Amino acid sequence: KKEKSWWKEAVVYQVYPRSFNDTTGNGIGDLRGIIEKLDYIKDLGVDVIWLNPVYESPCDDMGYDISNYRKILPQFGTMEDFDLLLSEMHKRGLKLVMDLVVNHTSDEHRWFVESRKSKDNPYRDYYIWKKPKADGSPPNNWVSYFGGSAWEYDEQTGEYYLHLFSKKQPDLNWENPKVREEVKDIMRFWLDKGVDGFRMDVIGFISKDPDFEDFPTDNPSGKDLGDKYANGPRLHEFLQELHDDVLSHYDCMTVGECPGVSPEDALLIVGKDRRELQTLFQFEGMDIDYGKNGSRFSIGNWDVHGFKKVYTKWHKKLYGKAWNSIYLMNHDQPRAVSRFGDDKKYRKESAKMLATFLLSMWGTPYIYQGEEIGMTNCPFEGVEEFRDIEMINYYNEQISKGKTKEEIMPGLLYRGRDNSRTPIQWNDSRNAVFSDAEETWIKVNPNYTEINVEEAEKDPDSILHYFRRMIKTRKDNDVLIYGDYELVDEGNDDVYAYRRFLDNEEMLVLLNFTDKETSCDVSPYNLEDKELIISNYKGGQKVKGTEVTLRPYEARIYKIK
Ligand code: ISL
Repeated sequence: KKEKSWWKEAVVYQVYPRSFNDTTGNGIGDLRGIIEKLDYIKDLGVDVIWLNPVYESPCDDMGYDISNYRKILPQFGTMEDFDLLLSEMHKRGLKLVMDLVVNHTSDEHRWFVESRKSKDNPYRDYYIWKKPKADGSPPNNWVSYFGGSAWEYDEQTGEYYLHLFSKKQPDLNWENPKVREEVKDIMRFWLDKGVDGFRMDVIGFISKDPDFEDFPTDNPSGKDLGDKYANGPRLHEFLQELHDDVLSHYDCMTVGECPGVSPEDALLIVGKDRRELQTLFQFEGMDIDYGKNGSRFSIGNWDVHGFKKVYTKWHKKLYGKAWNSIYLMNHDQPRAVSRFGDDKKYRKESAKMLATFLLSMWGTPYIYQGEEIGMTNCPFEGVEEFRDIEMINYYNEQISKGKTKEEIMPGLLYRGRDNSRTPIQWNDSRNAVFSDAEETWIKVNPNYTEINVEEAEKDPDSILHYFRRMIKTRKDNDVLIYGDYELVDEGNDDVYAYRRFLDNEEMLVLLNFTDKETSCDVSPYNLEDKELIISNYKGGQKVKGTEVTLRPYEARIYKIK
């Protein structure tokens, strides 16, 4: 039985403020810039904006290192600007989901400044401090996501602190009840302002292995780190505490970012009766194209079976018991069309095909800024053009291991996070009109002269208009939101076909994931007399009984009943 909720029916649009719209001419996007573009966002037909962190921060990791949870980063504006943004959003019926980053803080946060002063400082236990081993080395072999040991030695007190990310992002000690109270206060502060929910950064990492045992191997790949750090013994207790003490008192949405979580783990976090979170981001969908050695910047072969396997598994495990989320990219991932489609000859067709997938699956869909115009990966020329700490550290680490630029760049250009962080391309004038500045904080993708919002608005056949139609199609058909799912023609090597069904409604989705013409067998369905409700090609759809021919990257949805 379907239990309706606004956050299940919502389509979410992710705004990366630094790269959205600059109104002050400093080369960095800002809150006023988002306000200017709210009508554009609303016109997409979305309901919710997830805003990446806008809090005060030294920006070692682009705002995921927070130094004050109750202040706005001056580069982005003021608290008045924030309040205005929120009220302008609510006026338009848009909801706001904030990024809650509480696995760690900045080392410049007042708590950490205190904590490192002395072993008996009242804030010492806010973080995870350990004595060196007898030989002075770190307490264990854990590694940081951004390279090197996850432990940083602090001269002042002669101990190490834990940082799963950069050394400017010390991990909070959730075992300390005072830390949990602080987090709850931060949540109440924003919810009382009227924000509509939280995307909870690496929330699966908040409970640590109490024994701090070594990893079985001292060199886990970036891809597998989540498996090591997620799901500590007290995770569920902590999440239930947040739920019972704070979240359950508000009509808000929560989505946990959960690297390393399996569907079985997920059910414990988002299962209906668990009193924890409402939905989460799984990472298996982002893992299908890793190379054999599995490292973060490896390039692997993938095919449509990878998609079918992951998304079918997650549907089967969660449907009816929890609520899923679907995304093909975000600010940590490369551009979806460059990765899962074709960003050259079939850019338009494949971007629309991927949009059809994103918006016809079970689970709340997330669109990342620029995805709606088919923005592509950026041709960075070298490390001097990178801004992301993960990419820069990785590059330097590989150089120091003797690798050459030519060997290192392909992986970074393929999967690096800066690919999705270049400014959104509004039109074909200088800086894609994102900013008046001489220099923007990160390079503008040079293809802005062809790929931009203005161009897409003018072209009735654009990816942008297709996104609008597809969002509306989802909204108009409950079956696409609440319906069950099942694969069709499972063995097909080119086509991802599935049906969505609910009570007396049923839809059939056909997606050609290749650049060649191919066919699929949709028996027992004869599609000759069925209504085609949306497609990324105009006319010429070939159907012969149960046999369907699909052109390169063709996507179609049929109404079966
Ligand atoms: O980007 C990734 C690959 O290294 C992810 O594994 C990412 O590090 C992980 O999903 C956690 O991401 C979140 O927390 C990080 C921050 O850098 C990311 O931007 C954020 O989305 C630390 O706060």
